Amino acid sequence: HPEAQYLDLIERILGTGDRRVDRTGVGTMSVFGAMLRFDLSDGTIPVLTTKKVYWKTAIKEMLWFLTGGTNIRQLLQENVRIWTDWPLARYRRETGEAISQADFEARVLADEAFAARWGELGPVYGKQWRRWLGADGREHDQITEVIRLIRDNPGSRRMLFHGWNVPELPGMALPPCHMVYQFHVHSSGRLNMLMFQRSGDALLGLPFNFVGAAALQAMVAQQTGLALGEFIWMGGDVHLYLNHLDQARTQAGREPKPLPKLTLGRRPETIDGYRIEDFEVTGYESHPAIVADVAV
Ligand code: DHF
Ligand code: TMP
Repeated sequence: HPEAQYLDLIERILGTGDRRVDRTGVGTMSVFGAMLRFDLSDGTIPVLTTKKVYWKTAIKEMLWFLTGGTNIRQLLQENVRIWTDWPLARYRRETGEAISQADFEARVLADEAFAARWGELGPVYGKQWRRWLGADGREHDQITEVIRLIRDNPGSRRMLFHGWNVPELPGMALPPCHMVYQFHVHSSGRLNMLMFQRSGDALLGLPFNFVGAAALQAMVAQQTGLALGEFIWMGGDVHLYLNHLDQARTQAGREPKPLPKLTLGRRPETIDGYRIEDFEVTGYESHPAIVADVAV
């Protein structure tokens, strides 16, 4: 079962991980260097089944990256709250106000100027993917460019886009975790994609990252007229936070169920035309949700 690779990675972290202090102060068990391969050619999407994964939220996050957006207001308008913690922490730190998450989100939604001031994550994913600013002042739309390259020169070994814009890192709420996406067209006409993630929260982040990446691959394949091949995920520092170990053990003890299938209900004119309603995930059956706190 493809999900066994993920469960093996969890077991590896639990068994041989290096116990260390991390930026957040929570502490992690960590391994360095990991690879998972998911064959998407049978129409499956890697939505893990050993816990309930909110796949719509993960795809909405990917669609938000593609808009070029970097403000949590757009996410909140789609009822996505997974990025609120970071602007909220900054707001509390800089104003000293003990505002609740719900009140903060309500203000970002209601007040555009407040959102512009406090809901901004800096030049994160969307900015770099769609409007990477060159030294000459020109902006680069890496997504449009990579799609053109896949169409025009599928044998190229240079089909990739990158989020790690060194001079802009200090302005980001978090430097990109999923950093590089490289594409490859097999002679059979299948589009493969490899994603490198420098840092991965194995319990909370990774399940979302698999779904978002596979959704991106499906959109790019549709836009370039190619069938889906393999999604290859590569991780640098892959870790379990110390307050996630019990949850990880629970999940690792569960038996995976068949992966669901993804179909795109419509073929938009361009990569910018996708809406959440276009993603049909069928046959998703999972074990119950597992609740865990995110380290900020
Ligand atoms: N920091 C850390 N420490 N771990 C992360 O996974 C992480 N991910 C970020 C930003 N910073 C991060 C962006 N992605 C959740 C999932 C993905 C995500 C951020 C948060 C999360 O909390 N997931 C919960 C709740 C999902 C929901 O309520 O919709 C989960 O149970 O999956
Ligand atoms: P770091 O910048 O110190 O590595 O912290 C980022 C944390 O967020 C780390 O635990 C990895 C996690 N993360 C993911 O796993 N996936 C994501 O998509 C994002 C944004 C973060």
